Amino acid sequence: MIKATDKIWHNGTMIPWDEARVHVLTHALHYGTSVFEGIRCYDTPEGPAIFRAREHVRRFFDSCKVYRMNEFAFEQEDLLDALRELVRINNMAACYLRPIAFRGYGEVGVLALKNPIETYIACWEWGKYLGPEAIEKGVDVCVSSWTRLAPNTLPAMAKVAANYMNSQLIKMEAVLNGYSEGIALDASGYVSEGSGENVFLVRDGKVYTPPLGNSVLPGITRDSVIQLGRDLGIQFVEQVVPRELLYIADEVFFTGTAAEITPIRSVDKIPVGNGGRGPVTHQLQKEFEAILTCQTPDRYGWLTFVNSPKAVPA
Ligand code: PPE
Repeated sequence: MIKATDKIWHNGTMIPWDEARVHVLTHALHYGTSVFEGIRCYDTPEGPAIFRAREHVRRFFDSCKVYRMNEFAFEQEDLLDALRELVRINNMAACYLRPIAFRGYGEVGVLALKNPIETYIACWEWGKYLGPEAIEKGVDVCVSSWTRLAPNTLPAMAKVAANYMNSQLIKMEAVLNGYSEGIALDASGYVSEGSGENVFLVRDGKVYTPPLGNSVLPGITRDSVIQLGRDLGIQFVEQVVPRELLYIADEVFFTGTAAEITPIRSVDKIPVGNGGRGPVTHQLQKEFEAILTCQTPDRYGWLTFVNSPKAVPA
């Protein structure tokens, strides 16, 4: 059960947690008309810092644009300020932030271009997504019998509620069969992504991940790992990944805001490499962690410090 915080941001004002309610005829409840983000704020030695706030807010606006939902009263800068203010007002150190915009109450029926767009941001404490041991030991996953969104059905680059019905099918099947997570293939049978994570494979020291054309969310953790890894001299290739590469890879791992960098130790009960966390995965985890704990200079301006006046890097 989620632990309530004090305030939720709604259309520009802070309201009490318990008052963030919607009508049962809210368009989004019936038709999935909602766009959202998931962002982590880390408790760094220099105070709470939101990870890649700018990129998350940009993707939020991009998702809205795809669904013609971008007639906001807000600019991206306003949401960046709201994220910081929310962490401050709730006295949070580390937390997960969830901006959401949806078509609200008004017309009923599929087309509801005149319904108001309601924007909220909530935050709460969220621990390890795939269990406390996952980051070190890795998780057991399956290839899902469900296919990821075909590109001409639901656009995977938009982070919208409707896409997560497909994610739920993938996740429920995996968990009910005793796995932690499922990896879905795309409509052509190539590796796509997890229900809520991007996927990477390592073979002979080279790191592979499916390109955006394979129905994947343009993950911000995915992008961060590629940049940090390239700086370490690791070779990254975005290329179409056949399913069987999952079975013969030396290492496989997930990336995501919630999952961070989570090693995968088996796929369909076939051990990945030696069946534990591999060296490349570990190296990337350490580099990622170093940024989040301010041990390594924040050379890309990825941290938005909640309490400092010039908090949002350009
Ligand atoms: N693919 C999907 C389908 C996805 O939902 C996520 C994030 C990613 C890839 C990774 O993207 P990024 O967070 O930008 O690195 N999934 C979010 C939702 C988790 C949830 O259960 O809700 C998340 O990690 O916050």
